[in-house]
Amino acid sequence: MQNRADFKSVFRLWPAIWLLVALAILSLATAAQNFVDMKPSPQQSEWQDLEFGVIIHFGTNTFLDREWGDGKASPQIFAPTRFDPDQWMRVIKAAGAKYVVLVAKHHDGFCLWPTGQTDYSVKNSPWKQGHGDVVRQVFDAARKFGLKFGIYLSPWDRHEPKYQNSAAYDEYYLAQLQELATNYGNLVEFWLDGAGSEGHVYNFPRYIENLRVYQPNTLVFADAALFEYGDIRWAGNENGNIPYENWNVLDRHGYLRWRPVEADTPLHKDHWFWHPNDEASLKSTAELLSIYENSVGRGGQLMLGIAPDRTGQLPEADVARLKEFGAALQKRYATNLIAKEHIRNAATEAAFDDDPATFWSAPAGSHHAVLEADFPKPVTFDRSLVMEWLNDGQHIEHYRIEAWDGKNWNLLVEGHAIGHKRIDSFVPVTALRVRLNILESSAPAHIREFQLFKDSPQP
Ligand code: FUL
Repeated sequence: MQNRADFKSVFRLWPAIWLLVALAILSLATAAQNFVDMKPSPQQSEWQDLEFGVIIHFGTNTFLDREWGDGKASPQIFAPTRFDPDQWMRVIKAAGAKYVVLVAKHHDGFCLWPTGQTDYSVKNSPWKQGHGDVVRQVFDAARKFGLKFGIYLSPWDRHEPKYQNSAAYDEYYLAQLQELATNYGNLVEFWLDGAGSEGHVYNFPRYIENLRVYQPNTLVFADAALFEYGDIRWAGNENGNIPYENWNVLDRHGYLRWRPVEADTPLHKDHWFWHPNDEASLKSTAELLSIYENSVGRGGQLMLGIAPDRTGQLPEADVARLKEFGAALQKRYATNLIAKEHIRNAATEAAFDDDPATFWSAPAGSHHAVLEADFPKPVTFDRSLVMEWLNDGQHIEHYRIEAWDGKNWNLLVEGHAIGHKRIDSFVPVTALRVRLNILESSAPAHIREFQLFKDSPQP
């Protein structure tokens, strides 16, 4: 009898059980990720504000006129005579970069710090009688000059015999990573390079889990194809051009994630390491400016490769070019004509104040909005710069920049993604009114800055 009563009460519960099942299905459906809901982590936002970094290649290749060492070079050849990372940092700052990534170990396996895992390192070089530590000195110099510091540790290793055995090599790599993550200081970025590794199986999840134990704020750079959960993605080429449109959220096998892009490109065409008599490959200032506009100006990050020579300093020609590039950048973006000339209007001031820390917001619930700047006298300009405030996600999907000619709004620029920063250039226009016409945004637009520039001085 008892059993029968239990059965009845279960029977009476069926509607409730069905309701619970339906709710569970519904909540699964609503939990599906959506591009609009994806936001950057605070570390990613901070990193995106850095905009421009450098990656430094220096090692046995520098002394052998090589790009990819075979791992057989003697550590004895690593003998810089006037090693001076302060000189690097001075130039890096003059160029306008905000962070430095050091290649601590390239594909040849030679380690620039006195690792306990192999003898193939600075320990066995004549430099400082084997008592030097390039990573330490570069870390200290970066800190001294107020630059953030990161590490590149090549997974592909052409020297280490354990590389032939995936599991043994994982232990080796993990131990080296732990040394780098614990012996220096905060790492802003960790570069995972997939080059040369085709066919090798790495335990990337373990690498990253371990790294995050010691460096929870480090952002991991990797080709999005390597694994799903990188924090920064590769642009897919090494020419410094980020394909437009550039969206920060990327879907990998149904796994949506905020994944800003970094475009790495060397200062010398195709050369990451220093080579003798290589002045011809030095990129011109005009090329560097266009690289900047095709990377930072497309909402991504620029990672410029620089290479000290055999003395351990950046060569004179590179120093001059980097300084020239920094000066040209400063000059081009020195005079924001909106900030300088516009008629003040409290409602829109936050977008026109030359201060990216403040932002204007489109009305709550809007998917279309207009942000207009008016001038008391005509202003001539040929370049616009717009920054979206991304902490709440990347919202703008279609925009136009238009100038008023007294009768009509004329189209200067039409685009889709804006993101962290969008730079557009056009033939010079003279106008009393200009507007950013946001035609579609998935949620209310937030604009940190709307700026205008003119390449040559105002008439
Ligand atoms: C590539 C490497 O193969 C190059 O040598 C260089 O280090 C560059 C930054 O990444 O994948």
